[in-house]
Amino acid sequence: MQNENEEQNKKHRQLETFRTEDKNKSLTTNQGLKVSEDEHSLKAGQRGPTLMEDFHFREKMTHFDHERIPERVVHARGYAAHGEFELYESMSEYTKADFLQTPGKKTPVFTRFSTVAGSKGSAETVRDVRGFAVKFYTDEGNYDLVGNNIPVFFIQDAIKFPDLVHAVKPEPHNEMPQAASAHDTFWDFVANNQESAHMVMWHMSDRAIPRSFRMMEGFGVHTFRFVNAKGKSHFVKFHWKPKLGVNSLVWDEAQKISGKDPDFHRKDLWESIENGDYAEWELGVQLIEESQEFDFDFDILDPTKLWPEEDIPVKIIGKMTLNRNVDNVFAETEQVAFHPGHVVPGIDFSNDPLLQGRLFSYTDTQLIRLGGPNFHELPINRPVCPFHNNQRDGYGRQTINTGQVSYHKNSLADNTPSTSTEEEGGYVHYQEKVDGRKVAARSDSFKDHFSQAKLFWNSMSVVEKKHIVEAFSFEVGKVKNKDIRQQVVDMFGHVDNGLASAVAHAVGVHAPNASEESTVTKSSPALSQENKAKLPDTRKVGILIGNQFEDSEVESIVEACLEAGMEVDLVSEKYGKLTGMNGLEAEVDETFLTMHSVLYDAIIVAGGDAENPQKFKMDTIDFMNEAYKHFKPIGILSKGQAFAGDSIVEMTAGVITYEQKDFAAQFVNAVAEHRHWDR
Ligand code: HDE
Repeated sequence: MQNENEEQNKKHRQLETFRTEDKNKSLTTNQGLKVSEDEHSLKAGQRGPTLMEDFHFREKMTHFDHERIPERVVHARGYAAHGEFELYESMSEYTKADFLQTPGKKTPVFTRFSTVAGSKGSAETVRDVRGFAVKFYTDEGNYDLVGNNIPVFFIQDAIKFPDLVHAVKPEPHNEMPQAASAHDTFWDFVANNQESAHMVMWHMSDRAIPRSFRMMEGFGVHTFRFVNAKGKSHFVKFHWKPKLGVNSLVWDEAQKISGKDPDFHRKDLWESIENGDYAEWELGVQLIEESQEFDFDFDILDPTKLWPEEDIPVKIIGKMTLNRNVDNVFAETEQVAFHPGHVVPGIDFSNDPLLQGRLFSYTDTQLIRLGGPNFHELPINRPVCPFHNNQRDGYGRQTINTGQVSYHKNSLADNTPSTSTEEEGGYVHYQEKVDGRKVAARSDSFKDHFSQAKLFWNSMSVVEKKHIVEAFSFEVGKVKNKDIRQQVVDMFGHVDNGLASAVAHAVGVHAPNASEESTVTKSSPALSQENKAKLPDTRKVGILIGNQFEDSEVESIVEACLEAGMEVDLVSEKYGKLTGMNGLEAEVDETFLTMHSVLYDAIIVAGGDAENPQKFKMDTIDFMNEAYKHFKPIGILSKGQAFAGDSIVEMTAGVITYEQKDFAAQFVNAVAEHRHWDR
């Protein structure tokens, strides 16, 4: 047990019984037999053939041969952590869900973040939607909120999901491109399935290249239902709001990080938890009375629509803290099985046709991925409350159900396990009245694809709009087929003519017809990242430093950064100890070889003596130019000026030199600002 918190965490206590420490133990076979030789297989003579009889060799090799399971068909590349959810205020007015009743109640959670398109080994900073899946281990059973970092989706009906995924994944004939959507089939799909317009706007925005999992919002996407103890229902949408604000990378930086550190996001999460900087998100809900279902200019069942926060406020109801890394990525992160259909009393579904289809897909996919129907018995998937039923057998069954009876109803076991009434906690589906003809069709109220895409565009800052134009120009620019490029431009002409014309110009096709542009003028300030919290906490600063550095300057800026909750690396020519002018000793954390400007949020040029001054200067200028190009703060200490060279003359916004008043405070503020677009 690491701390008191963990002792109180029911899931942690449960997992503890499955954890095994192999260190300082004897090596045995899986049958418990002590092994005397693990390097040489049993042979007929030292140079002879290996014998079948060598059961240890056979067992070891067979197990190895079967170590892999199918990766997730989507969201294969993911990373997860344990934590807890604490409720701020009772939601009993809206839902009877037990974990949402008592303020202060803590519920264990396991949260997995992911990219969607890339395979398990792909880079993490690609342009993509991020999965944001939370498993709450409640006292009434597991509740999974399986969301994304974007509040809407590409399609309106689950039946189109295989088509979408086939189009966005690498093309089948050459398996390119990996983890990216910059290719013909994706944009062909978009242009021919125009319900994707709103989501594609988000996908082309900075939201699709987050700085950190810890700095992205999460959304349940669909409309769900809350049902209270009196049976009254509200429609609800879920939001996760990160305490650290919503921050993104810039595209050039994201691409370079993919090469310099393909594990950038998982490392960020892992290290922050190891450092005790626990990531936090507040849970918010938007609520709509049942009677208001038809009061909006969009259909609340349509998953390509969001509920503007200015019209339907987000009520903050609790906080999730991720505070424990996994012990074993395969056992936990890989084997965790999420399912939007894992609900608890008080939480129910809407008729959103995308959600309805998901309710089928998630169990189905676990059956192939986890090899049978007993995946709920895997330690990470077990509820923390008791579970009993008449389901039996199947591959890998672990529970030993005792007794004669495995059917319902029965008299031999007094008709147990027995069902529970609603009052006793039994899940009763909300009795929504449904009446209609069987039709394979979509409601007319789902047919407006462009109004909210325009709302999103209208809500962006000048810089965010510029990034969207650049993202379209890059992604559509990679499309070989000119007809598709034209179709995409024509489609987004329905959103905004300025956007589509700028893209047309960049990708060499005709501008669209201006008269087709959406007439929506409304905006939603909540959609812009510029309007979110700005904090320096946990930002990573690289200090470029040599021997004979200016002790007091370095000491005071390091102190100020640490005080502000930032992390600091001393980066130099090589590892080892450095000594300042006045004898201060400092250990180098990283070198110009092991790190790169793109892996820091900000840099400080401290300067000093170098073994190879010419190379030191070139590396410094390289770090500075990259940081400048990516709009990051740069601090220059007095001895750093010589290394920064002429380049600083040109640099203005977000570049702070030591002689400036309140250097340290200015630098910290500049880091909190995240990026300095005014360059
Ligand atoms: Fe998923 N999705 N999805 N999805 N999804 C899966 O389940 C599916 C959708 C989401 O970290 C799969 O266990 C269908 C929307 C996340 O383990 C699969 C449809 C949203 C994760 C599946 C959708 C999501 C998945 C693949 C359209 C946001 C990763 C492996 C009807 C609200 C969970 C697996 C994790 C994973 C199906 C659309 C989120 C195949 C059919 C919309 C975060 O079952």
